[in-house]
Amino acid sequence: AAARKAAATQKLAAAFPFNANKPNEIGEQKPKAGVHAPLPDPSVGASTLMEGNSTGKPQLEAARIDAEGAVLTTNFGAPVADNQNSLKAGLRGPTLLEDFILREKITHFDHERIPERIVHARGSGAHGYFECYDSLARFTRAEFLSAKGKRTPVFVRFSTVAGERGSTDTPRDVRGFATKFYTGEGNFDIVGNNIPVFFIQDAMKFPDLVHAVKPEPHNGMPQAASAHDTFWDFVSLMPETTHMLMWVMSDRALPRSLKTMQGFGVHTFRFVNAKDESRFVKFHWNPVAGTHSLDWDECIKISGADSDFHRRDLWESIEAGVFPEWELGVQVFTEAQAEKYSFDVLDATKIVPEELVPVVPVGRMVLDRNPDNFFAETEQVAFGVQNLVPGIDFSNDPLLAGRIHSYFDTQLSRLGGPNFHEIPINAPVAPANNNQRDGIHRHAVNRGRVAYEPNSLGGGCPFQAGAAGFRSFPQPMEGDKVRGKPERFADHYSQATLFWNSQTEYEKAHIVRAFRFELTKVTVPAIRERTLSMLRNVTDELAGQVAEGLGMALPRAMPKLVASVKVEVQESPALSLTARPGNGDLRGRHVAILVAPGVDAKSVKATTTALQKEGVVVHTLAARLGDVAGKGGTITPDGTLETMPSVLHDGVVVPDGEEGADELGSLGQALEFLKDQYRHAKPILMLGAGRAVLEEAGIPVDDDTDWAIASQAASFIDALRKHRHWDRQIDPPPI
Ligand code: HDD
Repeated sequence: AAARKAAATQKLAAAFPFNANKPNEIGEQKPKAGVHAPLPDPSVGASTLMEGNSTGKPQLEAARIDAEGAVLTTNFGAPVADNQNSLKAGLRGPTLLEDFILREKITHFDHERIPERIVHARGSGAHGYFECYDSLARFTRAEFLSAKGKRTPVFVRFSTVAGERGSTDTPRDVRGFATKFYTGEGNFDIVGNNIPVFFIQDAMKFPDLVHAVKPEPHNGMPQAASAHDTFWDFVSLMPETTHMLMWVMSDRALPRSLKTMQGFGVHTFRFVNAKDESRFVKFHWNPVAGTHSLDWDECIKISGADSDFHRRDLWESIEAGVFPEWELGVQVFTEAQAEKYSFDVLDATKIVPEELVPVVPVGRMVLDRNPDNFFAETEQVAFGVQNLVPGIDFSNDPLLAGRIHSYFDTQLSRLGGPNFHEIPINAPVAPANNNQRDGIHRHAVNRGRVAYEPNSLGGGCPFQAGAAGFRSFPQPMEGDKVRGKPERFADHYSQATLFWNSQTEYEKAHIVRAFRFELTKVTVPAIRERTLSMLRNVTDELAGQVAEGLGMALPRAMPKLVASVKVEVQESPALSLTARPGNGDLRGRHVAILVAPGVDAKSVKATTTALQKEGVVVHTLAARLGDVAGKGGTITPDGTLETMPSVLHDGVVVPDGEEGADELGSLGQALEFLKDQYRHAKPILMLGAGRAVLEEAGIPVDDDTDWAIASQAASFIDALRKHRHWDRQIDPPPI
């Protein structure tokens, strides 16, 4: 029997080649016979085999279950003979209460859902590793930053904030960027966002902020959107939100892909070294692929075409071996330095401009493995800013203070009790030993009679780590117990102006459009007016254009708490998305080739080959599936114009061939495709007679300043590397 099984396995493996990027799976997602195979090549899926993993086993290995070759059982292991029919008294008779198999199955089903996260409910995750560039012992005694080349497994979850669990991936929203490092000294989480500042300065206001942005409580609308009255009512009454609003109305809130956005720890944290010296630190994740965004009109359309757009992109990238990668950078500065700044580094609505403190790269993170099970990993993962390791500590940021409480607390109801740290995705790889016991769903079988400390009966174990353990930085304290804010928290506008001044023309235009869109959706004119009066304190250049877009006169500027502040930096190029064009890697990007009877098959083939050489995913698209008779050959389309619309592609090719061009020119969906590509500033390649289709769509093909309309494959590929030709856009769009 064993030989027969081995032969069958071999046959299966031959029929479905191994997925090289996930060796424990076979092509077409068919599970391999037997248990998950140990990963053969440590450079692939390496995150499971990291040092610091004291169990010696790949992380999560103990929890993995594969049913290949297994018999169906109840949850308690009894083999189930019939999974089709409930137990009845006679074939047409009533179902019996005795049917424990039916009742177990239905009962489990009835309780399958857990509460979604109160914020950041919609998210996607992946495993990977962090690799330290060099020892940072000078600044911190954190073990994962202690040696060149040291690798630490990580799990990252990206999220939107306002939408519910099943909401679209492309609303205008902040993105969560939460990283769990499974270090040799316990889990360290950077629970950050893709924007380096936050809306509010004090955790006291967090429930208000979230209530304002979430669907309005009387009618449950709108889903995953800030463009509604309650949000703008709140923020326009809270001028401290101004700086964050600038970021959220910019293209930062519309990432092209999760792998093309930055991440930030937002708050000021502390590094503490072995000599107990402390410096402040801010964390930055910088994407190797650069920072790139979508167009707002495109985001709306993607929501319909593929609401899993970002989740799919992350999943497919990793499956295809295109591993998203970021550099971790740190801004390290002393308390004495911070004292001199015009802003307070404890205020989460402020950045520390890179001109004041440079961002130093200290390591890289590679995401190289998709989760095995969405619920078990991505849904049950519990991040928390309270997960610190020796060498890293909090600052007194009052927003951070609330978070230290909130993240642990929220898991108690979301994950159902105090043992959520035992859920495999949350469990540290470092050993966890203490005298905490029992509670609902306890997994650990703690041995021995001792569950207290000090003890002699257990040999004094587990014993205190002393100097090697986590010790809070002994920051001297002073002052009265008060409810209030430090003076430097009062300037709400200087850095909003800094952000505006640091944007390119196209970015400014997009910010104006975003404010106009959101405020047009607001129904109460007084809220629009109040927002405008707030924006006047940023710059009249912005406020004026938004007012014009709303058909309103500029109101008086909102009174300020502080008249004017002498700022250190007027403009910071790093704040523009264009500061990080990335490495121009085209692997995993999507390009469509439009085909119809009569297109030149040779030009389709040659372009496909040239693009595939760059790792581009090429889709030939026709009006219907089924072979298309091209000039000089048959083309088998990969998809149709109705199922794979323009917004799912980074560029488009219109092949040569006069008859084909005539056909395409008569297809409304093909013309619409091209118009959208043009409007969303994407590269277009027109080959020979294909030019006529663009003309039919009304696209100005002879604009020689438009580098992203190409007639040669090579210049098209060049344009793809640069992503978008934003300067092409006219508001409102004539095309
Ligand atoms: Fe938060 C989730 C990021 C302020 C309370 N937050 C959550 C997640 C991210 C952030 C990325 C999702 C984690 C995951 O993927 O599971 N939050 C931030 C950032 C903030 C911030 C960057 C400001 C700098 N958050 C903030 C405050 C509070 C919370 C001020 C409360 C006082 N956040 C939560 C929470 C969540 C959460 C309610 C919901 C689910 C969870 O924690 O695990 O506790």
